[in-house]
Amino acid sequence: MAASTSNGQQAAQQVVTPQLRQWIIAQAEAGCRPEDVLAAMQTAGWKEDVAIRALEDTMAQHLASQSAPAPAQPTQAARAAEPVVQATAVPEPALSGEPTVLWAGDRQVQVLLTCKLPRVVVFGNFMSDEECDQLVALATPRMARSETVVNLTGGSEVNDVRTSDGMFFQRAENELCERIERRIAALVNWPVENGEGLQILHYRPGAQYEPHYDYFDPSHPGTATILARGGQRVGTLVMYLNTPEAGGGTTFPDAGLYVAPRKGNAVFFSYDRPHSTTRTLHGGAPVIAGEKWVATKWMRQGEFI
Ligand code: PD2
Ligand code: ZN
Repeated sequence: MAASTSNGQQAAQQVVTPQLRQWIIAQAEAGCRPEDVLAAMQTAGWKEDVAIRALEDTMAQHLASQSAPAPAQPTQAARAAEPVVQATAVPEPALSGEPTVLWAGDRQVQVLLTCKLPRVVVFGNFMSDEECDQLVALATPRMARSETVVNLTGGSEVNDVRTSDGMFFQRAENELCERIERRIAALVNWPVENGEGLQILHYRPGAQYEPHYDYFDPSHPGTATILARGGQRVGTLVMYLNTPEAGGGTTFPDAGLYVAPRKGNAVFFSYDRPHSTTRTLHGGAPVIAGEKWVATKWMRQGEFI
């Protein structure tokens, strides 16, 4: 349960009936989005905290009562069972007025593509060729097989989902990291202190990163430990440090979007809640020929310590 109930007094006054539960299940099975079901309940007079709890509990129980093994892709009903959580502030470039370039503190960056849902912005000329090469050179001696977060513990493990090599720099570990971090902060209007250290990934031919969300799943037991260091992730910037010969783009399957990896360019996306309605499912497509190097910056809600 991620949604917090701030008004337990009022919640006690409204009783969730079996009829309401049946109605919730029917809406989910008819393909209604959870936020629309929630809005309908509020219009009908249900208080927000009662409605959220009824929605989450009902769908969780409903799914648990179904004996069939879980399908590989989440169904509409499964998506409806994800906690409905409130929106939070997110990093955002200054794009009102539809500028073609943005000043990022020390460099002019091109705006190549913007999309509202999912919130995605592709930037050109974010880094110079020399900066890309220097970052790869600094990372190379420290590369190891990439790990992914283990939800149960909050730790990490080697996993077939991610077949790249990787390493992390500490925030402001060297002058180059510091410069890039300040540039990111200026470009997307988010404090440097809220950023995790830069991660470098190296993909060989065939290597990929299967579609995933960058936010931490609030329903998993290990997440509380992770959130203690600055809260949820709310934004990502993937910076391309070279141009593979073929493949290796960043995909957003819910939007049918494929961002081609070009040295010095970067793709930004934000997610105002840890929920699939942000449509920020994304992956690193398999490298077909050549190799791929990227740097990833994840931004948290608060100071990352
Ligand atoms: O390398 C990528 O394109 C990629 C794709 C999806 C990187 C990440 N996610 C990530 O670092 O989170
Ligand atoms: Zn990712």
